[in-house]
Amino acid sequence: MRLDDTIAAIATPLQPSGLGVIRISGPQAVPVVEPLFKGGGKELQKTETHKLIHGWIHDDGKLLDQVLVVVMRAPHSFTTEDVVEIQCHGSPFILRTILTLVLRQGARLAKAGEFTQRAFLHGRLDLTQVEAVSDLIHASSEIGAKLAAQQLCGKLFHAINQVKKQVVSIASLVEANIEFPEEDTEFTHRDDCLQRLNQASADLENLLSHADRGRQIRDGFSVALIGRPNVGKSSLLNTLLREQRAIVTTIPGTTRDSIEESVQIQGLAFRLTDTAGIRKTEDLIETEGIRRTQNVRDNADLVLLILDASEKLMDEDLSLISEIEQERTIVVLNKKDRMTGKRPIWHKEISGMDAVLISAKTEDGCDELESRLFAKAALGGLPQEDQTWITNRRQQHAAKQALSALFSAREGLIQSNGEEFLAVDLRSCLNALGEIVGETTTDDLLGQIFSEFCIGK
Ligand SMILES: Nc1nc2c(ncn2[C@@H]2O[C@H](COP(=O)(O)OP(=O)(O)OP(=O)(O)O)[C@@H](O)[C@H]2O)c(=O)[nH]1
Ligand SMILES: [Mg+2]
Repeated sequence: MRLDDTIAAIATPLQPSGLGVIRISGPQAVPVVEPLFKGGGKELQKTETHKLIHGWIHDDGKLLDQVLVVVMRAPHSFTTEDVVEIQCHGSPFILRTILTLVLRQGARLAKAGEFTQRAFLHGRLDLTQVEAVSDLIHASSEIGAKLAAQQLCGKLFHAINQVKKQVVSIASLVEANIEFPEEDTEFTHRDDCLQRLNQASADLENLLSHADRGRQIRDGFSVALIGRPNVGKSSLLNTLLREQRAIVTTIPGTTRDSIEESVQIQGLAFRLTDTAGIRKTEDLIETEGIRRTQNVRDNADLVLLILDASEKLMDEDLSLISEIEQERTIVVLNKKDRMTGKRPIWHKEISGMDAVLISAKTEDGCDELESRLFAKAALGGLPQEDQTWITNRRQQHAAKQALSALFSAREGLIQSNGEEFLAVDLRSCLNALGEIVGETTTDDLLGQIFSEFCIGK
């Protein structure tokens, strides 16, 4: 990985838009842009850092676009290198042309995530912050974005460092005892070490305790909309999305394949999946659709079981009701607008269950359904200001390894195994902790993390 050349990329989407940004980073960032830019009354080299300068980009004397340019001199930039950003009009043609001119001046096209990779390699960000940048770019809800922003501030990095300090302090006591064994054979710091080991394990367990929830909040809670044909699953999907996404007809069996769409409800992201209605059928395509429905239902965080409140229950409904897992299911009684009484006559069949009466057609009761969905998702707790959560699988895996090394060290200490064994466990714990923040992460893994970034970030 070279760090001494100058990289450039378009940092905004290639779609006609108000503004577009081209980003250049490296020792030649300013000289590369200098010949292309006229404005500000003086050379770019001589302009102040972090100040927007108005001017024009020109190509061989021909004016191309009116722009704002900012120079951010090292080390006070995202990459800690000299950075120039050109804000032009967001036309894909203009963006590509300016990038071509910049590359012609000697910059190299940046790879995916290369700006962030430079920030990491120059020590500006640790790996948890790198991953937070990616989470923020992909954040689809207020609470998910908040979790990512906390991580970008370095909260997780700080928490891991605290555990590391604790482990280092134990390791130094142990290593000292190996180098300068005490007269009597007993390891005098045993109780002290045990106490510190317990503290470090408790801190790590605390960080890990919300990992699954953190992931749900980041990626969105998966919600399966299931029911027999024609009860209004697709209509409900459209109502919750506030767009006509799925085909709705009076013909039972309209939806053949699952459709997933995301929606934000009260600050949380939900991934709603409309499914093929469950019934007995000889139709090959529908049978496959129903198999997929069952799969979606079994793997979902939450299930909306939809029943038609204006009709009698059918065998398919009863069979779905009998399979309900109450803690993750909300029963939705749809078509309230077509009902005659206050409740469906069969209401007792679902008594004691979390149920809500709605009309996907008139939207009556849909606010209440959204509140119930939010409440069910929030049941396991939401991130609080003073909490730090591990949110991704890579961090979770490494933290579990660190924890198991701590358990092994503790066991060894209790069994009075030799200090050498203890030292090995502590080193492997430190190695796993280092992996979380990117100190001991392999190049392959780093390459993989950065390759998942977008170009220009
Ligand atoms: N009156 C009334 N009709 C509704 C309501 N919700 C859905 N419908 C109607 O019920 C019919 C079936 O709706 P869909 O949303 O296609 O039902 P589905 O459960 O997706 O059906 P499949 O895809 O066949 O499994 C359509 O004619 C809808 O207009 C409602 O709240 N009130
Ligand atoms: Mg449907």
